[in-house]
Amino acid sequence: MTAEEAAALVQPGSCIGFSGFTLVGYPTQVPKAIAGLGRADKLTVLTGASVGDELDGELTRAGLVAFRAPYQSDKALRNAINAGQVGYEDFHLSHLPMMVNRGVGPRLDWAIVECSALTEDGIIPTASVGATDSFVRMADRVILELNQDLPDALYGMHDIFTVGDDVIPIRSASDRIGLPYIPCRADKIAAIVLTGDSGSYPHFKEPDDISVQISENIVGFLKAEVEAGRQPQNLRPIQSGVGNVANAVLSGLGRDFRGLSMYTEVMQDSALKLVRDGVIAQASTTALSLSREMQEELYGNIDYYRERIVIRPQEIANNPEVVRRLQLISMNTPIEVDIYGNVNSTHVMGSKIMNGIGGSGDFARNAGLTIFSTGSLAKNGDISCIVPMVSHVDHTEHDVDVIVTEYGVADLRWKTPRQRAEAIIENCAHPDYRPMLREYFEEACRTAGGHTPHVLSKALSWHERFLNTGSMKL
Ligand code: 0RQ
Repeated sequence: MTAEEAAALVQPGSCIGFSGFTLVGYPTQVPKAIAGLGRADKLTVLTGASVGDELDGELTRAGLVAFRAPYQSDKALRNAINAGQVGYEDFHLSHLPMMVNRGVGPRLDWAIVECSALTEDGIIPTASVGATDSFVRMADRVILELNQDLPDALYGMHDIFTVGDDVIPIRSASDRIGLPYIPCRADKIAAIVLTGDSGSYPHFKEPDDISVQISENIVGFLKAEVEAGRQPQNLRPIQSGVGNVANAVLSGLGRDFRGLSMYTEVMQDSALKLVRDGVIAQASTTALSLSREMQEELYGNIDYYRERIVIRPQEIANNPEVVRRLQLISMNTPIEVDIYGNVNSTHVMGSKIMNGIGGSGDFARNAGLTIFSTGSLAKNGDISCIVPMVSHVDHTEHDVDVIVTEYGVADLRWKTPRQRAEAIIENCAHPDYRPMLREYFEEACRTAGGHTPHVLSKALSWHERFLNTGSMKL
């Protein structure tokens, strides 16, 4: 069918599960046609994680989205969510497919899926799986965008396993336990639209001095963990999050380590380069989120990468059972951290959503070593990323082992809240904000006391000052 004919099948009020995870593997033509027709409003839109403007932007601007989950990074959609025009629930990424599979939540009318090929067994995904397997399993009907630009040689990279009552038998990142395709009955497929459009590509900034310093601090910390016998020479498998800081952190590991493995939800450019250079020997992910240049590298040498990379459903990639068994080193980027180690990954100044928690919670709570790293400042120094109290909590102090900024490392393990505060202020905060943090902490200890001292009337005063004056500085 044409995209317009397929789009016309979608009724107002539908719940649609779209393929796609961190800007890779999402359909582009059918969503654009749904937006163009403008008829199917009040949609519930589910994806694996973030998708591009051709999907989120187009549907949002057409005013068709009523509810969105579980993760987004599109500007138009973010603004509509923060304006209260689109409802949004920020799920842990491992929870969404679990709910869909158990039938908790709305009934799925459609799965609209980009694929690289189709056989009599089922659907061969693209460079991401995300929650597509769950959407195809649970949806009444399926619309496929068959992307003819993608190589058939993607066949064999995927490992589709359905979670049931049994254990998930993964003991190392490269274990294959399922099928190389998403099973789908032919009579469920309502339309196949042929495309050759790969959608948007992520863009990564070149690592700046701050990201390079953060990366060096993490590498130094991990080398010390190896020396102390707490990590093997080639480290436990690594999970690394999205964004520019995560991209830079990973490139730094290549200088000092060999024979690494990754068990992660997203591999960005720097991770693929480490596979190319033999630093990462085996990797498991749910998406390869690559710039145009690195996508060409992947598809040009697909046989090499197929032997070393497994693409899994996010329900497996982010599954707490496997994350704990493999004792992952989890590395994610927060928006802000407080002096006791609570982490805000999602909200700016307490109220406005940025992207979402994504998989950071799946990994942070369950990993063997949980690191959050960020530059100490944001917005040209008007914001300190280390604050007295976070304005929104995604990861509690109980889930956070180590904080890293360009100034140093705060190892929070086996420390009381007061010891944590000292380590975070002295090792991680920017020198411009250290005296203010010390003053806050000393006043809290003197006046409130207790196990985790806070001056409640001042705990969020830094955020308030930023909103009133444009700077957290006094
Ligand atoms: O804003 O875009 O207006 O310039 O946040 O900041 O420094 O470019 O950092 O690209 O690494 O993203 C937390 C957003 C960091 C990301 C976040 C502003 C800053 C800038 C981006 P501008 P940078 P990154 C796996 C795990 C949550 C999900 C997660 C994220 C913008 O890493 O979404 O971890 N993480 N998932 O100016 C106000 C502060 C700020 C701030 C930074 N304290 N206050 N604004 N910014 N700190 C992946 C998945 O789950 C899919």
